[in-house]
Amino acid sequence: MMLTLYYRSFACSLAARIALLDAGIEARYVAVDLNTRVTEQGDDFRAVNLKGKVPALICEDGSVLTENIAVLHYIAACDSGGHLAPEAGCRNHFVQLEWLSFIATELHKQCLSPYFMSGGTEADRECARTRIVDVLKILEARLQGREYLVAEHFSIADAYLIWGLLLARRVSQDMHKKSPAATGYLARVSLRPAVQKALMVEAASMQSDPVVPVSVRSI
Ligand SMILES: N[C@@H](CCC(=O)N[C@@H](CS)C(=O)NCC(=O)O)C(=O)O
Repeated sequence: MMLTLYYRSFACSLAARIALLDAGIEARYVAVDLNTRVTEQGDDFRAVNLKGKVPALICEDGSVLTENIAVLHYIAACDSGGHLAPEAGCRNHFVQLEWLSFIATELHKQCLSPYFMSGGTEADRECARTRIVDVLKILEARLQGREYLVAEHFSIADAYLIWGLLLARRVSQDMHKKSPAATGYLARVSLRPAVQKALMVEAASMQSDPVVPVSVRSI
């Protein structure tokens, strides 16, 4: 059965799209309006994912998988080339989990979610601006002298971080000055064909969306 990714343009589901494209895995993509939780097909998204959040992935056996870290690992496991994640059990496997957890819990949920959430206040955004300073310092230290976040090649951790840094630029206006290694990394990995394609497709999908204006409504 072909994989199906439920996504919202430029939401964190972008990481899964990048990973799918990078691995050359064919998939169906279904847009979700995160305000109404209705899919582009007019279905109730909560019937697919009770949490009402993207990403949600329909797997090869028809079951549903949610949560970025799990979805990204599943995609890596489907990748016949096997380049998207280090082998389970080796040192870099744990390092990858370490960074995926950091992106999910510190960058995504502590900084990006409060900054972009619909109905968020200026105080929420200010708090996110303060918190992101330390998060970016840690990423900056890691990325100095490194081509990729975990191993010597592109991985699912990079797919998630690309999305995180794209949005972080909007939270931290001076990221390019204070985080040159992270900024250089983002510019470099964004040139990857899978990333270019993912960005192009999601930008097009956003423009054709009658409901959501060109901004990220709910991250
Ligand atoms: N814990 C989830 C969080 C996913 C998440 O927050 N997704 C956002 C988009 S970036 C979302 O669907 N937000 C809608 C909402 O919170 O109502 C994961 O790691 O996958």
